[in-house]
Amino acid sequence: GARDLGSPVRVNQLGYLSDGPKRATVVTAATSPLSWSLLDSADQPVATGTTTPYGADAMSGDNVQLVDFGTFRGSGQGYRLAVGTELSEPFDIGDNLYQPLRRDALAYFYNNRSGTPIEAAYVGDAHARPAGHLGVAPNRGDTSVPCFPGTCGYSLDVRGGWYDAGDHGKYVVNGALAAWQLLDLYERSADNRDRGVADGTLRIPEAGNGDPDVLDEAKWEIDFLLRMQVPAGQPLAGMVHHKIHDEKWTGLPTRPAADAQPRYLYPPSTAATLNVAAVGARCARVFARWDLKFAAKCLIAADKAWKAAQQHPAIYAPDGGEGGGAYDDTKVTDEFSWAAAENFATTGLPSYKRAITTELKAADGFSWQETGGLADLALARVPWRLSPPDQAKLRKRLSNVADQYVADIGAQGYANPYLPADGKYVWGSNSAVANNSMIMATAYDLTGTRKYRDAALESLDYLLGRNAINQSYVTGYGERASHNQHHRFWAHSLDPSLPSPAPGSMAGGPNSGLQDPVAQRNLQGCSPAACYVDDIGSYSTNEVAVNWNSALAWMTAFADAEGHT
Ligand code: 9MR
Repeated sequence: GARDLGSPVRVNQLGYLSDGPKRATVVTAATSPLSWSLLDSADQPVATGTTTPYGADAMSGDNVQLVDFGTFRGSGQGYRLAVGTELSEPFDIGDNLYQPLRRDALAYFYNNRSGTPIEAAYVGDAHARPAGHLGVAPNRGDTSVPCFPGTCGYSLDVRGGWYDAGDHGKYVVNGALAAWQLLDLYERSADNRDRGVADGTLRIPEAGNGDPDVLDEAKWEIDFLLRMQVPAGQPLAGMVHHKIHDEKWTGLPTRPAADAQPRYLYPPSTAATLNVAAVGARCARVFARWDLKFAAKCLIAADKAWKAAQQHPAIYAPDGGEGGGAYDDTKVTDEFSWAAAENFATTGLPSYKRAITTELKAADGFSWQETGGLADLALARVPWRLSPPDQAKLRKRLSNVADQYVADIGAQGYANPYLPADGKYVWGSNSAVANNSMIMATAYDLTGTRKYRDAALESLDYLLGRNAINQSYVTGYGERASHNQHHRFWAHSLDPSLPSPAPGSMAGGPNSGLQDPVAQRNLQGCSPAACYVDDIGSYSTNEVAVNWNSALAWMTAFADAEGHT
């Protein structure tokens, strides 16, 4: 039957910052302006106005009109927007809106740690579980993982890190991107004197150790990434194994501690190696403020990785295979450039500067596969490394890309800085939304251009409900929030004794490829922005992943900080 999309009045179901943009989208056949009113929790109108007709939204086909209640200065809980007889979902207006989500978006990482018990003291009884992949039966564990048969003659202790997503694989390229985004979140926050990254802000075992919790969380992953490096004495010493995962896919549900599959190290790749060169360099700079020994360890690993990649510049991870994601990539000029930029940003050495060959492009944004734009984001964190003319060029490049995303928001009925030229939404489209928002936020930091800040904030509306299917993609935030994401442990919809996803977990989002059987059964003929189903079986639209939640964590930290300025 037809999908129940609820109210045609689409809002950010979490709410709006007092000092932020406040717009909503109404799906309607009407082509002339309609009256709207903002109702408080007692159903009293506190603001009124008329809508602005928009026309057809590009990626959904919906005929829409826009509501702008940005001049309303009040704050509180349980507001609704009324257009005619239609009422939106309830939402809040205030300064502290993003504080809980900012914390929960980062709690995602502790919940998905491998090789350690997830303790009730930090996550509550429902989400607690024993350690997975430490070699306790029936697990084979990650403490002594052999290479895939015939690919090398050793085994490595690659315990720890985060599980990738709904599966129990651990993959270097997107794991490194996620760790990088947490390091950048920390650095951005520290540069802006944001107390939200202090020690004691997260519920993790390391809280109280004196170091910022978000860095403790990033270190949990970086420790794993460094363990994936090929040891000295081996032919490919310094290179980094692409991934480690099960021989065959396990079914749903599977508790991490119950995964009995053999696990293998897959061959090193130039891409994985350069990811460690990039993140190792960033780690060295950021941890120099907190843990000199670890900072030095990161820099040594980065240096070894950079040199190994020069010697082996074209070892590509293949597509296909069994039991894990491919994370295939046959173009690594972008990874070379990003690694060079991170190493230049940290060391200032001109040889690294000369190896930067890429810049941000609006059409690419960035992703685990396309890292060229990250070179500019690396430089944006340390503009003082550049000469004044080069700084001006960097500001110009970021402004041009941010201008394009602002235009993309204006070109759509639902504010969205993601507008793919081919008219198709990719697997993990929500991460493209959040990453493009991060680029606009960084352009704001670098240039002070207010419209970039507002556009970055408004993009969160899309992720939290102001979209073609009235869907908040973040568990626990909004009346119509995703809660059946594809996950082997958070599998409540299959086994009531297991928990639902933890609050703050973001679904991958609409994917016009319909790349799983559940999507194929439910979504035939969907418009790109509507190709999503909140079903645990739909891994191509409804999985979670570390590199998607890191984007959410970055943006919600930004929004929280902006709420207090
Ligand atoms: O995020 C990945 C996306 O870019 C790819 O198109 C897709 C298919 O290769 O894989 C996604 O990553 C998944 C990985 O392969 C396996 N673990 C879950 C990841 C998120 O769905």
